Amino acid sequence: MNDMTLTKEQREARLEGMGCKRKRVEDIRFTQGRGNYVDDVKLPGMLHGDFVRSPHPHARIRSINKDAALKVPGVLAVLTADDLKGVNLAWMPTLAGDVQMVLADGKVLFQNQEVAFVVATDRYAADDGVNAVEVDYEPLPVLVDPFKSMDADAPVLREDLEGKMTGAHGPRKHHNHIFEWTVGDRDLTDAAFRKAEVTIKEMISYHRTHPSPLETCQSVCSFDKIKGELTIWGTFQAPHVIRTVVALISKIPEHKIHVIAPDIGGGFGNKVGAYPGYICSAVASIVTGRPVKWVEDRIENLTSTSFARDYHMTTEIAATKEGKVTGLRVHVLADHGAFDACADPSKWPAGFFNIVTGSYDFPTAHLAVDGVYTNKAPGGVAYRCSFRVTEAAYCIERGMDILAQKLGMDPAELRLKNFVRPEQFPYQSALGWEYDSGDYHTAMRKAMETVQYEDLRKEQAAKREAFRRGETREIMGVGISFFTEIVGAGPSKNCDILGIAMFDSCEIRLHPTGAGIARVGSKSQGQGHETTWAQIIATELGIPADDIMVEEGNTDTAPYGLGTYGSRSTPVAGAAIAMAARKIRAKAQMIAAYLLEVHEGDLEFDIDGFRVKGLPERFKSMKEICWAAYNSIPPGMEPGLEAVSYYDPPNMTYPFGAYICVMDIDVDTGVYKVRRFYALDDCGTRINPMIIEGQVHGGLTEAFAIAMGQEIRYDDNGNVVTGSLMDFFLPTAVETPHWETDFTVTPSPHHPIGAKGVGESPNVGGVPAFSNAVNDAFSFLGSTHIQMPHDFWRNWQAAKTLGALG
Ligand code: MCN
Ligand code: CUM
Repeated sequence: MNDMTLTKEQREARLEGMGCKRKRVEDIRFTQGRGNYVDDVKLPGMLHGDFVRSPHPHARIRSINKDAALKVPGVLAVLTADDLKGVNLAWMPTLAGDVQMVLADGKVLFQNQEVAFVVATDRYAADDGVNAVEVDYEPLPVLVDPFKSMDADAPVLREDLEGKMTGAHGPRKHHNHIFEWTVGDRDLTDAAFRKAEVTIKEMISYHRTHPSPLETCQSVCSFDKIKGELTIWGTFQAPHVIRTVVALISKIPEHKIHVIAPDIGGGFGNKVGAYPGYICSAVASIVTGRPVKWVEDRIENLTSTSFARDYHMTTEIAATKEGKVTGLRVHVLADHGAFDACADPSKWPAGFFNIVTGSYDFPTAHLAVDGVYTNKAPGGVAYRCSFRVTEAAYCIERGMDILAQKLGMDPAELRLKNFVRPEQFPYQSALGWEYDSGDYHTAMRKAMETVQYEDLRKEQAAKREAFRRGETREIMGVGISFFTEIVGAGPSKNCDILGIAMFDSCEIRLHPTGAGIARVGSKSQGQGHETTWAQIIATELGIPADDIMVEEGNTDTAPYGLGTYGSRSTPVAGAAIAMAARKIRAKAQMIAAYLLEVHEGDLEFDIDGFRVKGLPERFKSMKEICWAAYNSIPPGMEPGLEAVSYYDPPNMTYPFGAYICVMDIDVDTGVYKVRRFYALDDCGTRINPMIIEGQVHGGLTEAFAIAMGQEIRYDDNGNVVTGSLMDFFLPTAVETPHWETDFTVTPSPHHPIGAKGVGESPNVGGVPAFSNAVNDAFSFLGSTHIQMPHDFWRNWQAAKTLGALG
């Protein structure tokens, strides 16, 4: 029956489907303290584990004495590498094809590395046990500077790799070399540089930082000896992959492993990889026969789990004197720390860094990346990064500004001149990607008009004159960033994790009363999937979003999925949701045709049901069809309304955006003020504009942190000097600038609903906008590039170096 009392608009609004600023349904429990996080899991007889960690960044372990620790009241066990060897778990495979020590085996390779795991009846006893373990270390020479990694006399870090001149990604050039990865046409690029009228060359560093989610990494493992089953609650962005890895390394059959990722308090990439804590809590549970909880503290999280960036990018651009780019050459030195534990798709040792040609039509380009070991924590990639796209965007966006400066050209004009043009899409980039869709000129012009770009430049010119005349000590910078992202890993032809193709999945089941459940292979860490996934279904099936429950994160019930990172959920799982819904709609149409006694082809879908074409009053609502699916189905049809989709995307999606930052800096103190930050994002079809805005606000805040001060820094002796929130800059509402958001919509042509990802865009585009603003402010004093992070002290240093302090 058609509810004739409602208008079309009212029927649509009632669904709260795509495009609706639907309020986040998960926030009902989050804002009332009713979330269920790993630390909320409390099982009878549960034990607690804690790590003994190395104070030394590089040392041989002469001995470990557990005796005193075992006497501490409450301590039940102390695990070391020797114990783990018994179960073949002293080392674990990394996602990057390397191996990593679970507990220090013979030596330690970074400060705070896990050395022993103490298991006790409570957290305090475990901590007392940790303090009682005696480890005898023999310090070794420390390698901190990645540029010295491949010196002839550099200390040997990875003794386990001795004599191995081939790694997971080809030949190794040195004992501290991990891989060399090259893409593009070297000869053509060299030729472009020989012919170039103008070239620039700059070493652009993107410093090491850390995602530092509110909730640290943690797990609870419970092994049931009788059933031979292992249940793991953990902060996992990719629970199914964890289950498979555990099955492969523990030999417990995969169906007897239950991985549950409950509510997660932020992931940002930090919770993609596998950490020693997971393995140790599982082994400890098997050994003790009791559940074991492991919860990191803040310092452990910052100093030992996946760092981000640490890319040192020597960047060269060739151009004509009119400012048309003719070639790009980039060499990256990638500092991976002690183990290559980067979370990239298997075949991509430097992720998708080859998106480094950015939004510009480079006829040719060449890229080489060298990965090296140092005495620092392992990881890499994590932190709103889309697999090294953040580094790539920073590299090219800084590079374009440096080129504009050399040409004496406006940086916005230089960009407009070199953008890939709308008619060039799908666009084949010089480094091998096919950009699906884009309209860069429209986005850039909209951004420039909104901020009144011309006026800003006039104001800046006047301020510079005033500065020169000594009338002000304030300088002004306008930072532009125009980024192209690549998200939605990925097509099975080139993306896998440990051999598993990077598809994603959805299973929808509709109940007789017209409500239903959708189970999805992705896993929200705060992105709002419970809200947005239901919106896709609402639009596709005409069922109110409120009547759809979304469930993720339990490997027993969710279909196999590759998880949430690299802004892949909307491009991949989002597509699977739409496809599963369409399968259901096709069956619903057959049922409706049967009920209305017409041919299927005579029906059209109309918001919340099917209508006979040309006969508006002959209508069956989806609610009626759901009921019918369980009692009056056409002869020969199976009852029920459910469908599953495993979606293998044909291509990545390429979101883009134009960001402009206006900043004022006092040269005498280095203190900056973000006067204005405008962010225009194009993520194709928008599912929930309010969630998108929230994603952009969060990502920009992280970008602001990274560009303006946040850093994991090591001193020359390999000590982490920013290992707590006293030193690691985490902006609060006090420091965070006001964000202005905007959008254009250029749908993805290959995605069922035209959507592209957005979660990582603001970080990818935000960092170069901030850094370009600082660099733009100082450029008239003669600098070409100032390294991040641009904290007050470094700004003051820059002013001093440039002779601006009088
Ligand atoms: N969205 C939308 N319309 C679009 C695109 C996205 O409404 N066209 C919505 C999606 O429905 C989803 C959210 O925006 O609710 C993010 O979608 P997407 O860009 O697909 O990203 P993912 O869901 O895959 O999330 C991953 C991404 C990554 S990789 C990091 S890192 C990050 C980020 O999300 N970590 C986060 N945002 C985060 N936000 C929170 N609160 N917490 C984290 O840990
Ligand atoms: Cu690289 S941070 Mo996110 O992909 O989870």
